Amino acid sequence: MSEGEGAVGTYEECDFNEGMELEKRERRKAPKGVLSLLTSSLERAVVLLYVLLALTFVIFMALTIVNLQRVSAAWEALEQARMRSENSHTTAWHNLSEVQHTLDKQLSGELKAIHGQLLNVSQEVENVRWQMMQCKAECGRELLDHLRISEERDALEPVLRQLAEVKQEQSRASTLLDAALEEMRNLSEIFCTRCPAGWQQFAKTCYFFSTTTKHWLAAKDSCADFNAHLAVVDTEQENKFLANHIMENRVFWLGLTDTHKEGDWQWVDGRSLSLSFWNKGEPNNVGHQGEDCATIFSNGRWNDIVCSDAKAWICERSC
Ligand code: MFB
Ligand code: CA
Repeated sequence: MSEGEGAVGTYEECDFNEGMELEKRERRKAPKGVLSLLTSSLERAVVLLYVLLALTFVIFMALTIVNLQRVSAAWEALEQARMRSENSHTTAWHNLSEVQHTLDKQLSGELKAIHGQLLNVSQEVENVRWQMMQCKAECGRELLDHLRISEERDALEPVLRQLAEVKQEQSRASTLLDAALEEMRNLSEIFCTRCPAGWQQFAKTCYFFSTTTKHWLAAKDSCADFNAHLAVVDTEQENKFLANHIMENRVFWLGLTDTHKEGDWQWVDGRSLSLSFWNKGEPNNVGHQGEDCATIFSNGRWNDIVCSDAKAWICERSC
């Protein structure tokens, strides 16, 4: 229908309706191919939709299972953690109760000890109080004694002072006496007038040359009778002095022996032999008895001989 003047609206509506009708008629007249195309794409779309839905459902189920597993694992872990915490609480509670029990025991022990100490202290306080009571009587007496002593001390003061002066004098006198004794000793050593008659002096020592003979031990004892001992040679000069007082072909005992141990020569004053004047080849300890006592010749040389031989001897004592 074409558009006319006048009822424009009416004509237009008619046209539209006629268009639609025309399209419908056209469609109904459309070839079969297009329609089936539309149908199949719709079906494909529906199938796709169903497939997607199924896939979604499967994925959802898988996710749900995984989550359920995780939730159950988490639940199990939570349960274990709860068990552990319960156990630890139980253990901690047990330990706490033990600690409390121990502390109770210790505190009760300490309380008993403190109680005992308090008892001792109160006992001591009682004793001190009693002693204080006692002291009242005695202290009075002691005070009186002290008073009397101090009075006596005042009286003794001058006497004590004099005593101190006497002590000082005494110490000065003993110092002077020591010095005088030392001087006298020096002088007597120089003049040595104290050697007995028949004794020879050399330096600070007196010597006795016997005219008779004895075996070594008897000679040793004879010297002891004179508060002396068999001669001990300390220096070459002393040895020469002895030799000079020995007549030719005479032999004298010295205070030297190795009786206690062969070869270990000792002087009679206990010192070991250091300076010696043995004759050539001596000491040789010959003979079945051995030779354990020393003699000196006129030439100052020494020889070891049998101690039981009878020989002259030399005694020595300080001046
Ligand atoms: C020895 C001497 C020994 C005796 C002997 C007669 O010397 O060692 O003690 O005196 O002579 C050779
Ligand atoms: Ca000999």
